[in-house]
Amino acid sequence: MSNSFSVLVIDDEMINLQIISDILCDEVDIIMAKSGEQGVRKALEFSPDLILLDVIMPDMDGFDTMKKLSQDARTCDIPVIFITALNDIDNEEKGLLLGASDYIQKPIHASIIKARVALHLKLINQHRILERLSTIDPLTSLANRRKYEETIRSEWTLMEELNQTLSLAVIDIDNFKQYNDLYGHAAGDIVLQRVATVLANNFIKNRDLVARYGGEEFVAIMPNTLKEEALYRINKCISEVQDMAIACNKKDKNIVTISAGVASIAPTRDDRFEDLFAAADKALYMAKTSGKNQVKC
Ligand code: GH3
Ligand code: MG
Ligand code: MG
Ligand code: MG
Repeated sequence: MSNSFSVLVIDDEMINLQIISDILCDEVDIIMAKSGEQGVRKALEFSPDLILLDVIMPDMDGFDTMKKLSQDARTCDIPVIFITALNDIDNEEKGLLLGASDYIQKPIHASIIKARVALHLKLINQHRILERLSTIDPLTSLANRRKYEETIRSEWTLMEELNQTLSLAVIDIDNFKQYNDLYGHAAGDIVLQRVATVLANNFIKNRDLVARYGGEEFVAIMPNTLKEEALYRINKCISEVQDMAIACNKKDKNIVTISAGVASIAPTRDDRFEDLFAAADKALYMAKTSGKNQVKC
């Protein structure tokens, strides 16, 4: 596979699959499925960017396939275009009301398929750019606070369902005002980027999320992680930042360090995720008042 977009084509007739594939294969990677059931399976397996869906098929028709795709969180956001021989208004309306992005009538015209698919891929691309802009911190390339808020909510719900422990760390650069005052804001920005890299490299386990919460403060969400493991990982970050030995004060030979607070919980219906953050923040305060360059829980 080599193109930047993949399109899943679902049609019970091999000839249609072949024609559509021939039309689009220069622009996108094609995945083919010859029934609704197979289409749903391949949508889950390959997470295509777009689905072209026939309506008239034996067993599960295109409308039922669309319903199946909409019901699964893993496939519900994939745009679907119907390509069908059903050319009456009622069915077109039905398809669009089911959430399809477009409805193209057969017989297949290569130029129309090409143009419509190109339009939808352009929209998908724009959507992704907006998504990135709204969730990524431009200085550090970490997730931003908005993404953190979104993720803590979804992980909280999931951890409650799975009865697993969620650990949260709040991390803050020590004496950073002093660093900025001494070396300037631009140099401070580079320190923020270097600390962010250390954090990004240490929170890569399955659904971990590390975000810049604001200023020189970061948060790490660690789903399905016990407190001991969270502390181990944060201590590793603290050591790695210390090992970079970024001079912070020429006279005293001080270096840049970080402090952190960790809190963990297996959430139940009576708990609130805001309290988990408050507990981690309180632990951070303890780390600061106990001499910094350490983690408390
Ligand atoms: P503490 O050890 O208690 O955390 O002290 P501190 O000096 O790190 O904390 P304080 O809250 O007094 O100062 C935080 C500093 O972080 C002040 C601000 O100039 C700096 N800062 C916040 N955001 C940025 C940024 O985006 N770039 C740079 N260079 N500095 C920033
Ligand atoms: Mg058919
Ligand atoms: Mg600080
Ligand atoms: Mg701070």
